[in-house]
Amino acid sequence: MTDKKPTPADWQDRADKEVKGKDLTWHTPEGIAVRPLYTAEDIADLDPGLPGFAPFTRGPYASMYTGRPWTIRQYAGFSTAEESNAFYRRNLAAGQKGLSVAFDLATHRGYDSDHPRVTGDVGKAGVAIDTVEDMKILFDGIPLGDMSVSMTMNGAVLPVLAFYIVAAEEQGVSQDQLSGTIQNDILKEFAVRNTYIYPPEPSMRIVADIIGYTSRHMPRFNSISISGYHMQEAGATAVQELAFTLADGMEYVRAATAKGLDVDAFAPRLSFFFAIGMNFFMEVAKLRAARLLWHRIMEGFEAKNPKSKMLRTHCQTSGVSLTEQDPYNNIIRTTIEAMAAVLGGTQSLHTNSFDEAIALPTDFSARIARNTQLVIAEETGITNVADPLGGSYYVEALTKELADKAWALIEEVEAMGGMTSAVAEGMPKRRIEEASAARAARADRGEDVIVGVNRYRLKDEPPIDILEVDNAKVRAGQIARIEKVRAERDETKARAALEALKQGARHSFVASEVEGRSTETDAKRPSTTADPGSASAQDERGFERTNLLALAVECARARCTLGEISAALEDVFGRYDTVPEPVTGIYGGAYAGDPRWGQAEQGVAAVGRRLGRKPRLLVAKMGQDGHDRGANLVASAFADLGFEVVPGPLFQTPEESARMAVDKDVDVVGASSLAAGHKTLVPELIGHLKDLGRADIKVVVGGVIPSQDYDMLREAGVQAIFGPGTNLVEAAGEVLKLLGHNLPP
Ligand code: 2CP
Repeated sequence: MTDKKPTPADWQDRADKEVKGKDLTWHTPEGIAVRPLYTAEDIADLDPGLPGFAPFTRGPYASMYTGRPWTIRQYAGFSTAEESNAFYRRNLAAGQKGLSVAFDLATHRGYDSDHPRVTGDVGKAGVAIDTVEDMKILFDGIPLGDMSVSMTMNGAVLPVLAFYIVAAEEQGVSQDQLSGTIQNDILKEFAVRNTYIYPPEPSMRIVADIIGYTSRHMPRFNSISISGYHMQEAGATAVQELAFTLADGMEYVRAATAKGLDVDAFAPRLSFFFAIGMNFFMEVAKLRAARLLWHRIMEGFEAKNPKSKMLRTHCQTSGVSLTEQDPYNNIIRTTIEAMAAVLGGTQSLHTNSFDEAIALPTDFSARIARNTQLVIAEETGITNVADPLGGSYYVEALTKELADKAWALIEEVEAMGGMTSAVAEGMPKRRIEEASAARAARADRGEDVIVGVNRYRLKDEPPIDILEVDNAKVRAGQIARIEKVRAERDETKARAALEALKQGARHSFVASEVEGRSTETDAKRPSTTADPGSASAQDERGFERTNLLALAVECARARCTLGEISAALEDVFGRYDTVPEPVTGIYGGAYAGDPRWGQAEQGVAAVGRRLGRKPRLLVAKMGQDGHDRGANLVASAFADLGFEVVPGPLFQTPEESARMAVDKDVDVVGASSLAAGHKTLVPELIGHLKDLGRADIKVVVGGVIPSQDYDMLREAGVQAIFGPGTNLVEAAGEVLKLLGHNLPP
């Protein structure tokens, strides 16, 4: 006689006995209750289909990596175009397959390298590009007709893409041969990443104009990379990342169709970008759910071409999961995350270097990061089966649950009128900040384990070699090159191109092409061979005179600089500014009842009694660094402890921050720096405080600060430095000490 086949209930019985009735359910930050076992019962009603077929849950291509592995595409760029070009060439020779350009923050925000607001930013967190001449050097010796190039650019997307088109043209490669991707995803900039330039409405017009231009002239080019990456980096849960990203995608589809474009004319070239963090199966399920939902969404837009409904994505391993402490652990983390991206079915992947929590990668760390992908692709056998996790009880059930939760959030956004309205109301930003504060509190309380940080911490941490960029030297070189370009160009032609761009910008969003079609009869530069009087020729001329990318290409040909093109648009559109509004209650709420929190609160109150008011902290963001997750967290936690927090606007100069500190009569300025500008900006801030007669205001610095820079900053007058992974309650203790109050040990 055979034993009765055990059932899930039998399993539960036995497991309960083993763990003495302990509840083994894992409640994830997404609000998903992950049970300790999944069985055939969990997927009885689910059919994930086949790779390459609708709804593409199992992958966009039938053969997936058995036919062609994902693209190894490392995001890189620093210093000058010459240095970045040499770095690209070394990496391509060593097995990298596609390029992905990182621009510096001055370029992102539409400033030339000679602009006084960007002295600390030039060449630091990416490569400085001011003119088409820089772009030509960046790709020197790299045949643009054969290489797929991704460019992460959103704010200054028009000049950058125009420079790229013209650089290729002058290499002898026509734009219809170009393959690659432009990020061009402005909505998430307003929600989390902050490298916007213009207000939301004209920014959306720019996105739609680029989609219109590329669908007409650049059939192999992906017009947008709709990005959830920065949301996860800012603290979003997987559900938020998924829902807000897909909701952004819906808004772009609407913006493009509102311009009269047929959905199938552009949707096959929409692409996506997700972060891959440490929650391994959640990330696998997230990519599968994304494809499932995008298919559903595009059916709703009545797309006919299957490619319009097929989500293709780039992934990057998570930057915030990297730690400054015990940094070689980051190699392990990145490997695990890369595996999740691959098992989730990504098309293209960037693996972070282990030193990226504190600096840009060196050749050594970049080699390990690249080889992580080469080893997975070429040594493990993982590429020999399409969607190898398909059918897993857990993965299929999690895919469904994530998709359902994300769909509910998408519906919430839609009920607000779509993502543009939701962003205008600050909803995604607020939700993500709440999730971020909760996540930070979990890490600080040790509930989320981070090996080497809140557990198994080393006593001594020898510094690792890091890449340093001589910012002053790069800036001087760039300024010389801008001056040369200006001296050698035909000034009248350059001015005329900028004027035409302004004229084009003045056309209102929806009316532009329709107007162009019906009224244009005397366009100066028809680029069509059709009968000049025909409807299609008039349409073409109208397009050339109103499409902002077409006009920016003319500016690039005339050697206008990135700053000039951006300023011309700013004259018409204005520049967008926001004041951060940090969330309150979340971080403190997570600490309710914790004795250390109580002691810190009492310390703040004691200092307050002595001062006769709450102690005041200015959280300053200087330079063009828009990364505000750290600044928001500090603001949130310190406000919850009882500080009066003054959240400084983004993008201040050191002088503006110093003036604000004095005007608000703060006790402490906390400068948050995540983009390597601190060595220039913080000493300037301290200098301005002295000039204003307030050398007594304490300055502390937090963020991505390599330990190699600590001495220099202390000599400049910085009183405390908080690197990545700092516990915020401990940081508050140090600030209180500066204000004359010691917490109990
Ligand atoms: C692919 N192909 C195949 C197969 N797989 N053909 C047959 N069998 C297969 N199994 C074909 C495709 O159809 C395509 O041809 C070509 O091979 C390339 O494949 P792909 O899947 O399109 O890959 P890709 O060219 O690498 O493009 C991937 C993406 C693209 C995701 C669509 O948008 C991309 O590369 N994005 C990268 C974005 C990026 O680098 N972002 C950096 C963010 P056809 O094209 O002819 O169809 S920087 C992050 C930082 C943090 C920041 O933002 O600040």
